[in-house]
Amino acid sequence: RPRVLSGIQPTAGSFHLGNYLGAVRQWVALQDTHDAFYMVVDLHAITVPQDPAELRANTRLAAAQLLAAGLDPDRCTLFVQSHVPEHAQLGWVMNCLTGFGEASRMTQFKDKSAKQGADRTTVGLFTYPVLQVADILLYQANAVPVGEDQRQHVELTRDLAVRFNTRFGTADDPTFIVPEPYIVKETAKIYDLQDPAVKMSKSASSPKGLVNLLDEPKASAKKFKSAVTDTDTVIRFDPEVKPGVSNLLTIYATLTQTSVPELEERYAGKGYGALKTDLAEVFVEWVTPFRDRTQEYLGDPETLDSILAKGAEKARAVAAETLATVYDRIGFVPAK
Ligand code: AQP
Repeated sequence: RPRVLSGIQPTAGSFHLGNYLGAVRQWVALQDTHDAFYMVVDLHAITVPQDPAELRANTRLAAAQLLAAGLDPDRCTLFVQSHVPEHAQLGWVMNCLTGFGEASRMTQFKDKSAKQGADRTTVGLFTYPVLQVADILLYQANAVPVGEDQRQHVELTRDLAVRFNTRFGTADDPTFIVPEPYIVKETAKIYDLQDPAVKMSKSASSPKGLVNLLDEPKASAKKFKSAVTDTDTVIRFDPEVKPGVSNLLTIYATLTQTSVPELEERYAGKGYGALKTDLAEVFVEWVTPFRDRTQEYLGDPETLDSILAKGAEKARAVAAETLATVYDRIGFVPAK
């Protein structure tokens, strides 16, 4: 079976709807067709300051949400990044293969560091995409299910895989598989409900534009009802002209597994109010059991930790093998 690898940050506590529709939903589906590795990326989280107690709690909370969303530890490998030391180890090797200019071109770094200011930006944030390269290559992943915002990092991964293969291997025995991004077009970018020109984001969205899955469902319902649309009244999917309505249609269609044209037909002649009220209801119905399941997993930390420990063991077996090959090929003396 082809292999997939992806990760999610444990930074904000709750996942938001963009994380779920853009990434986690695909992770769940890919368990049936792929050898799937998924992780909570705590090493990435510390590229910005974290309170230790909150980081620990949020890491377990992220794992609980992934299980609640439908990841099944019998059908995928779910683990915490820091439990597998090979990530940091291969990350260093990859840092030494990455050009400074190349890393400087990463748009996510440019955006985030501009917001934080140079004094508060860490070197870790700068090399974050390179650690992500190591995350992916360690598992010899064929595909990386992510949202559109991560495409550039997967491109960097491809470049570095090819660079390492060329420099240190032979053409018929490459060290790394060169991975493809796996981006589902329809949900690749879920937009802020108040500003449909920008992606929904935990750090950049206003509270009213961001739908957190663990928030009180009634509060989220209100956000759908007051979503920004346009001055027209026709419900039509047209991201250029009607970004707000199109975003709502995408969310609605995905959560109910309906097609957008079907929704357009259903809402022909009806106003935006009807669409927003119904979507609010659809969301509440979907999110309520998700929240309950998350609480159940959190209520049994022993089981949760043992799922993560088993996942780390499976992940390490693969990661250690890749790292050993890498160390050998770059000329490190084997440890006796
Ligand atoms: N708005 C979005 N639409 C579609 N996919 C999205 N993702 C994030 N936002 C959207 C995808 O979610 C996965 C996990 O994200 P993450 O938490 O690891 O990374 P992130 O990009 O830091 O999340 P945010 O909310 O975008 O945080 P900020 O704005 O603080 O950087 C990834 O696959 C991502 O593509």
